[in-house]
Amino acid sequence: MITLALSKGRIFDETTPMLAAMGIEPLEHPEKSRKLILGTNRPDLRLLIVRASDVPTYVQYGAADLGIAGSDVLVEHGGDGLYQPVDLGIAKCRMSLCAAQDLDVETMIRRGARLRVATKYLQTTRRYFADRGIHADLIKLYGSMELAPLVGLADVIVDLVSTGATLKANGLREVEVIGPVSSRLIVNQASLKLRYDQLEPLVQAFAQHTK
Ligand code: PRT
Ligand code: MG
Repeated sequence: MITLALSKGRIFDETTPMLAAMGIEPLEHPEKSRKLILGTNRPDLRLLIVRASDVPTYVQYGAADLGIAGSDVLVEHGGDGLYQPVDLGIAKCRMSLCAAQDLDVETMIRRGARLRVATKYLQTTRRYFADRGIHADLIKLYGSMELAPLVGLADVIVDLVSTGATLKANGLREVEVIGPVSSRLIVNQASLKLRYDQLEPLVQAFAQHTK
């Protein structure tokens, strides 16, 4: 049995057409079924539905052989025990530094002010500010980062931006793009060595069906 871990929502929705092109059909849809293990039309392949940020952990420990995870999530996880052989080009967005429309962050930075930064992405954020020599105090949040600057929890946020609609709706602006984000196929390193003949064809199939 080959086990592929992925999250429901945008990653599942953008993976399904790729799987279809590879001749693979899930037997159920995760939004309709409450099952967390979904069979496919391939008797030797099943899907695990897990939280987006848990995908690398399932694959790292071999509970899943393969997974699909955003590069944002992989940077935070650290990538231990994982190969990242294919950039699937799905669930694309960008990681950005954002602030309230009326906050002059550029001047604050130029004057060497300490910034209070709310984010779910501590590793990415720490590295970004360290590389620029900007003093930053990080506040860890698990979601709805856009709220933090509006209620004085933080000066700025580091979050994912896609259309920009969420920033706009909350009176925020993108100060700087930190980098592009897309989803990767990840593989457990030990699984790939031990079951190369089973897993490598699937890795190749994904590589041929990237967006
Ligand atoms: O929801 P949950 O807490 O379970 O986990 P999650 O939010 O990490 O999962 P999910 O399914 O929302 O995201 C999975 C992956 O999709 C992320 O890890 C990213 O790699 C990728 N992705 C692509 C995005 C977006 N686009 C995106 N726009 N993830 C989140 N967003 C959010 C963003 O955080 C912000 O709140 O959408 C909002 C901005 O969207 P716009 O279009 O208004 O700019
Ligand atoms: Mg989400």
